[in-house]
Amino acid sequence: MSDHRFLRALRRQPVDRTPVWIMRQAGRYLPEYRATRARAGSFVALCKTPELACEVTLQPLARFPLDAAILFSDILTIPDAMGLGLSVEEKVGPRFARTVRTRAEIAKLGVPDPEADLRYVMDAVRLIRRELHDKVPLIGFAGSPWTLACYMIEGEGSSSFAKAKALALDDAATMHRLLGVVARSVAAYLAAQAAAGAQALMVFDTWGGLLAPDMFRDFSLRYLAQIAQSLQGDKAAKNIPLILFSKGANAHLEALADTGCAALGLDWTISLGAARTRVGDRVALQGNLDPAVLHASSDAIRSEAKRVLADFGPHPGHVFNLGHGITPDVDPERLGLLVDAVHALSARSI
Ligand code: 1CP
Repeated sequence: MSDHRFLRALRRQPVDRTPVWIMRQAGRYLPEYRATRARAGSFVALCKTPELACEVTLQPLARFPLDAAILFSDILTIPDAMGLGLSVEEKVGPRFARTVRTRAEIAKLGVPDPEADLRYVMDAVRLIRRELHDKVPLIGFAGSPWTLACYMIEGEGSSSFAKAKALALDDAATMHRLLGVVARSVAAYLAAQAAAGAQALMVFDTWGGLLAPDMFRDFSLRYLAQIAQSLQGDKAAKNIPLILFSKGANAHLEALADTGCAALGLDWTISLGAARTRVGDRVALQGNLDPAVLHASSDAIRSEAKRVLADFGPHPGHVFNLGHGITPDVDPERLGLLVDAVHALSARSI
């Protein structure tokens, strides 16, 4: 299993063809996902029922020859376990019943015990590993402290997360208290996923790119580095590759590579070649096709896949992915075409 091309690529070892998986590969663009979610009754119930979370995790793998599975869950399970009360409504998105904005509210937050408070996630990881029969590796994941804090403060999605930024600027000490407890929670949660069987781990810093450079270093990067270090000291997680995806944070690639992670996820606003020139072979790179390409013609999908592969070049250490999640309006056949194109265009002898 440790020889699967996805894990080899994360270790920057030669592979027979470039491994590919897709962010949000289990999701609303698949009719079978929508059917299972309807059976579950809600998105949150789907996440909290290990058998159903396992079922939707495996759905895209039954359709396409993907090289990795990703746990079906959400980044917002941690704040939910901290008592914020998560719901996800169709077309509205995630929302918390309670927000945390004051020093007193933040002081009350504790680190959830993954095997008690997030038991349903660990059970899902164990079940998925069993059902995968080592066909492909399983990725576990969490949100970054900054990205989770954005939702905890705002209470829902936002295009600017201005309330989170205002707290960071007005009362940095309180913001650091919040980020500290969330970072310890994320590290414990990822370590528990590794112990339960996750074979790679990914941190989604989706809103890191909203921050000005100094704020990115203080309020996002610093906590990503803490998590990477904490995992390196953990028995179950120390040999599990960690992928950091700080969307829109291309100004900070060198610093992100210095955290000790195995790989960086990249959005589509930088070429893989340019990124590789900057980080060298310290880390593998994952990405970075613009998700919008899946709305274009078959020829465009093939030629853009070829361009992404050529941008990275003939080196070890590339995992093909989109630069962000697949959108709900994509025709699943287009994704099949992309996965086949990546495999065909990257086949090589090793
Ligand atoms: O109606 C539905 O079915 C809910 C849609 C949905 C789905 C399919 C949500 C609500 N979450 C998910 C699954 C999910 N979320 C996965 C599954 C594994 C996969 O196949 O990739 C993962 C990895 C996530 C992670 C996640 N959730 C992120 C980080 C990744 C990213 O896309 O940037 C973020 C920001 C969230 C919050 C969230 N949860 C759901 C939505 C619609 C959102 C985004 C809300 C916003 O725009 O602020």
